[in-house]
Amino acid sequence: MADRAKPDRIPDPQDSLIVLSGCGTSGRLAFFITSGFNRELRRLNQGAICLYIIAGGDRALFSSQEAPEDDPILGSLSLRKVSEGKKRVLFIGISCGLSAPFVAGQLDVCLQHPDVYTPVLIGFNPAHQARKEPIPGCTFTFHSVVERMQELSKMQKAFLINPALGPEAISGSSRMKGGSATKILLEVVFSAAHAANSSRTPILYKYRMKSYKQALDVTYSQAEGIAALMEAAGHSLQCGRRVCYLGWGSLGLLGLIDASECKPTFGADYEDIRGFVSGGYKELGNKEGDLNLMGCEFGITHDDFLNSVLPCLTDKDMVLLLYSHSGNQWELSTKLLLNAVSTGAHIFKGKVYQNYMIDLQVTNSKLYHRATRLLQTLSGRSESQCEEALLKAIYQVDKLTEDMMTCHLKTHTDAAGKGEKVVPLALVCLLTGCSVKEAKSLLERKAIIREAVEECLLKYTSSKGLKETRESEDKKLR
Ligand code: S6P
Repeated sequence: MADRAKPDRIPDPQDSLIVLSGCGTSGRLAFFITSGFNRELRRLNQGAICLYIIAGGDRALFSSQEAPEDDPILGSLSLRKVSEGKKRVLFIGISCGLSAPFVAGQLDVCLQHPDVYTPVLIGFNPAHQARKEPIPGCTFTFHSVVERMQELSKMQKAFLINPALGPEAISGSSRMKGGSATKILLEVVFSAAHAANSSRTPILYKYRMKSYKQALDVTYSQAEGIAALMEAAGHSLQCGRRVCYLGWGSLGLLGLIDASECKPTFGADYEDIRGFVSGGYKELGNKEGDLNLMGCEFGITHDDFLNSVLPCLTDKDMVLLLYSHSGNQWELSTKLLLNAVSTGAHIFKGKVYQNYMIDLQVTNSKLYHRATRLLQTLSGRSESQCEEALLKAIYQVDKLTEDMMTCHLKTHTDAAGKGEKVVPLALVCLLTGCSVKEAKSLLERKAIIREAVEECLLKYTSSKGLKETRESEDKKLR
């Protein structure tokens, strides 16, 4: 790929800005890329021109904050705030599934002010699969924003970068393929643009892509070693112990990111897989600085590890050291390895059934609808029956009140955030017809959620089979 246009100089940070924004993992990667790029610019004595926005603010960098993803107004306000007084803003919105209302709100601002903003959208779904669900309080959907962008892209006034990657290995967990592709894509684009800017020659991407291919080959040539690590981490989690990533530099940051993804993805506790980085917040240079006062889960320095974790470690815990003597060359490899280790460990722990996350948190509208679809797939019941079961599990009741049935989806997702094992509870109720209380005690009896679900599914399918056989025999007799 080559762009034959002569590049401009990197614009003056007084007037111009590059903003990377996203929710969850996409926001964390926006931070990761921004930090790396600004570090490089500072090394070359150039002004830092890149800013990140993550839905939910800096606390979302290291903890699960899924609700702000639903808020397009929050998205647009945060973009307006950082770009105040700027004449030119290159906005790069990242939403792997082309779905986050927070990002849609920001893109809408860009489309309304084309004199200032040039919008870019990165995602990994075909444009027609962008989310069509109405966004409360808005006249646009993610899909309609994408359509407007496509129109403008014909004149190169907006850019849609959406190579299709195929489904994730664990359904819905975009941190793996989507997250890695976001990192590769942005790094290639930024470094090629930077190189072109310094040499004033056309942009060439091919060379960088080769080095990523090599990183993949080297990583997966160690499949046996990776499997051994996954198993060891799995054993730690299975016996209620923990996995810690003790890292340095950008590899340490990747450890923090990987650990923070486990809560929404697998319903994990923040203590299950936890990251620590040398130098902590000072080294990371995040916008809001030291977050330590926000609570224990924001203790991310090696000192925090020494003081609060090391004294209680046993030989059943696992501590992975993340460092490299050769700069950031090992980033992609480390990301792939950590994603594999934490995913594998949770599979061992029984948090995945087939390739579904059965204990996902239901803390935003995307996850609410995903949970309903998952219940439909596993139980074969109708959408309305599954939604009803989900609501009963969220509110821990066997009969829904009028209020519960009619209130805003946000009330449901807020309530779901306070509960535990909401989706498995709903599924057990659907499959067995038992009360929420009975489903709870059934799940408590089984330490491994997948096994509880498998047992119910087995009983359900065999009783369904028995019922169907009886019905067909009855028919024959009639
Ligand atoms: C990561 C997890 C979420 C997403 C977030 C944004 O595995 O799925 O944290 O990163 O929901 O998703 P998207 O599609 O807008 O990038």
